[in-house]
Amino acid sequence: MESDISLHLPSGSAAPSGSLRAKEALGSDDFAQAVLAGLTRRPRSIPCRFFYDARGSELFEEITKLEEYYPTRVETALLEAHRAEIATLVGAGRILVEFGSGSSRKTSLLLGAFDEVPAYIPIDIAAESLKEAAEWLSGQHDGLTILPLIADFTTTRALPLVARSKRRLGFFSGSTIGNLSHAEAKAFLANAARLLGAGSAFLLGVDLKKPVSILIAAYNDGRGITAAFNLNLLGRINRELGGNFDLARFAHDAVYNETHGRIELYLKSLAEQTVRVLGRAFSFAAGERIHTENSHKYTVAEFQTLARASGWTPAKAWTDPDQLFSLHLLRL
Ligand code: AVI
Repeated sequence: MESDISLHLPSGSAAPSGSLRAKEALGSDDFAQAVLAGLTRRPRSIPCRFFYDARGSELFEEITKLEEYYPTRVETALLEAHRAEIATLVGAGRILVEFGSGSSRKTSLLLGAFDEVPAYIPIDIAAESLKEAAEWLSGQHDGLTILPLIADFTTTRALPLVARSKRRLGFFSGSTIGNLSHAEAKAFLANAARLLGAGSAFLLGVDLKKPVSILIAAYNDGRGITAAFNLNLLGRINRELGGNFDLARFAHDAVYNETHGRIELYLKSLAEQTVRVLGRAFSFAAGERIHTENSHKYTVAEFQTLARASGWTPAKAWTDPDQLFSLHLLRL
């Protein structure tokens, strides 16, 4: 049987192609505003969601294969080891709703553990990666109904009508929840509870607190891929916003903030310099930094407390023997 893939937009949207163009236009405007505001404020900061242009997504893919970057490898191993138990706990006949679409291999593992999945709904703002992931998965799972939803998964209000007839399992992998502040993570979990509805389950991958040396190595790898990923943000500003950043005059910096329990990424100016973006001048002192990402780490108990505060009941958590990463099953 052919797999069924049809693209869904949130209700109220125009036809797909027109809406996509509108979204792209909106997207670059959003980027311009965030960069101008971020370079003006002190301390300077640009949201990490802007890392993922085509080059940034390629570099992130490379990061996930690095020896030092354990999250992808360990999370995949946890899914392999426990997916049968997860499927038993969750039960058959659930619609799978994935927040973000960048984890096809892990999704495929999970799908393979269930006897029957009436539909798979990946939610992502990036139409192109949504389409690629859906195509790859349809090749792996014959007959699977895939209903990609182009939307911001932190604020999505409604699922396609067809998804409302069955109970749902949410999936949010890769510890992407760690890139949100605690307040944002709580709001995301509460929104996911509303979206998935009563009787649903939610499986999340969450990076654990651990010795700082392991964390620093994961975000400052020996081959410099994470540095290139971070610096690509300046490259993107040059390409899309007429910037003239000299990437050789900025350095990648990764530090662990004990107080907030998070890795912080920065781009540090190596000299006193003035850079132009969209016709505006921004002066940097030597050593001045632009904050580009937070990646929060949680103990199992800390994450379960956050989940409870957002209306979820923790059902079970799995960790690897080295205590690097956790998988959480929540219920509503
Ligand atoms: C996507 N996210 C979970 C990654 C992380 O580990 O916070 C992004 C990343 N940044 C640098 N390396 C990986």
